[in-house]
Amino acid sequence: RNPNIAILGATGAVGQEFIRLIEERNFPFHQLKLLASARSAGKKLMVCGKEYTVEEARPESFEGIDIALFAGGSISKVLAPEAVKRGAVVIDNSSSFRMDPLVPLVVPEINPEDIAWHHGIIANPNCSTIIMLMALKPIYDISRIKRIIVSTYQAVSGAGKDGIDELLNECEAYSQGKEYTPKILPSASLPKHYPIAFNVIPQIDVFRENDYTKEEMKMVNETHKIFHDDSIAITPTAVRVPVLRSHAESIYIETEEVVSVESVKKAVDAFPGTCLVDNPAEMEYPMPLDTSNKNDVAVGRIRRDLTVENGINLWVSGDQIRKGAALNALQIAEYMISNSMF
Ligand code: 2RA
Repeated sequence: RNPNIAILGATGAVGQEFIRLIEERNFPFHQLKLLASARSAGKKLMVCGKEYTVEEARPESFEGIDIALFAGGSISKVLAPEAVKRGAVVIDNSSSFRMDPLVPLVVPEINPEDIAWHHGIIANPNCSTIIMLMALKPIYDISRIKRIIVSTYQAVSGAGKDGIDELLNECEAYSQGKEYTPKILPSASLPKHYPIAFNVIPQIDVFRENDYTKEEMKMVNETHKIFHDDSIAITPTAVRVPVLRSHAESIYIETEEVVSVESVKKAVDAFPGTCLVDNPAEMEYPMPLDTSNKNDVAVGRIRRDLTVENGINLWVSGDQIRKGAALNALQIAEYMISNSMF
């Protein structure tokens, strides 16, 4: 039989994307429960032509649920163990369990075999990690990657609906010659905020003791876990840019063996979930406006480093709400369904 599914955080950006993808992919389910905080309870949402009422998420909500898709946030920490206690497998988009050694951290195109050893919770990686690794896995399969230097160009929707509103409100105020006081970026919880319109902010999330941000350290630690390779040297800079949707990343890698640019292009093109957009003669390269609402991570500007023989540069863009969050989680669920794992 098809699984009973719950979506926790059904009214937020990732929850809404879950619903769009369930419809788009004809995701097989028996019963569906839409869960959210008390504030959103009672809202009506259409899924596959049927109306559902959003219920307040409580521990008992997960009785009879086979697969629970958690959109993210701190509520995961409380409700994931409750859902597991009631027999559900939780696919969690928050950062709460990602580095837990008992929790697999999975990108289905990269390490689907890790799904098998779950103990009830499977973690979905951070969006900028997923987008980077989708581009790097086809190269890693040709030659181990020794070193990564990455700078991200992250869309405001990564900071939720408030991030989108902040950019739009600032643009509107600017066009009317009015003042607007930023409240959200780099992070609503911080005491200081900066405008994102006509600006870039080299801070995503809070700083850690080593002066890297939490977002940057996620890219380091999660890459090691997903690739099962702690020896990759990674140095990220995560930056917020005034783009509404879809993250981009400039990535420099050093491979163990010298790899030809042609073989990188071929491997990227052949890899499921990535597409090659790389034609300088025609000014074709990945851009957030083109990758928004698309499933594939686009890879281009592939070129050899000017001085390092085993160095390659790439430019990558991917929809962080799709492949960076909801789609990746749904693909984990699809893998479990097709392998009779629930
Ligand atoms: C961001 N990585 O873009 C976050 C979202 N998970 O802020």
